[in-house]
Amino acid sequence: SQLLEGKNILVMGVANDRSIAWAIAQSLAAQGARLVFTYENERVQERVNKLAATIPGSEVLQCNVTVDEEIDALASQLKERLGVLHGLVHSIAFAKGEELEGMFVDTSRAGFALAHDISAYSLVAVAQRMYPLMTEGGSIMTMTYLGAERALRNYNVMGVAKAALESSVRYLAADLGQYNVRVNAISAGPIRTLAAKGIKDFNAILREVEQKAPLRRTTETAEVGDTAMFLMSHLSRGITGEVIYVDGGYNIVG
Ligand code: 0WD
Repeated sequence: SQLLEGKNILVMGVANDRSIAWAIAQSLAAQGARLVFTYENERVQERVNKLAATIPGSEVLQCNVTVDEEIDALASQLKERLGVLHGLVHSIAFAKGEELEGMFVDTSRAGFALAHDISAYSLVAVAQRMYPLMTEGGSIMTMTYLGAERALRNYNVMGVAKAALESSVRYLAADLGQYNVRVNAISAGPIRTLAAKGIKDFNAILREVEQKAPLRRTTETAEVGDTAMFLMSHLSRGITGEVIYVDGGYNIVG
């Protein structure tokens, strides 16, 4: 039998077929989950529609996470269509390119605010509207990176936003545990995606992981997908408020 049979899971953050959220969707679909995808705007709509069409029974809805009204509308559409939600995958982040190179000390007020709004607050904004739909208990997860804990070159304001995101995971977990809703993060090793294109010297980061990580290779999106599947499933029922590393062990050596 399948681990996610009968579970309705919202997947936010598919931009293309290299997106981590897309690999997560594959792992969830393979275990029988019913998926709803969201896309940010018309720019990615067609691509997400095409991808979703390859997963039978899945649906696609629009939601820019910087707009409260769009998250409200998403929640009411989900309530109408599914009734109950069991899982939420948040795989969204953004910072302006100019903030992801040079010195962190040069971060602008607007750049700091934008990175935190999209990359950290959006988890809170979405969780606060989705947990009421998780009437049979639920699992919420987000994506983070080692730059939350260490001052990594070029990651800059995104590292500060990821620290806020990881802390938000703990506070959300503390709040929502009483409703049997769990909240966790996966800290993935570097993976070449659209978002990674914004980070300067990404090749050098990948090479360093290949040399130093205990598993001596870079992280694959499917590895993140399978851990996300575990977090969405009954198998992880005792885990909440955690950051789980899927990075070939890099964080223990570095
Ligand atoms: O090495 C990596 N790629 C790692 C990524 C290592 C560790 C963590 N992560 C994190 C990222 O920080 C992010 O939180 O994983 C998450 C997913 O990132 P990804 O899969 O690497 O990147 P991508 O495929 O670009 O998906 C992120 C998407 C956006 O894509 P673009 O590139 O079009 O900005 O987040 C979405 C969007 O689809 N997004 C939004 N969605 C709704 N509303 C918004 C928004 N305002 N802004 C961005």
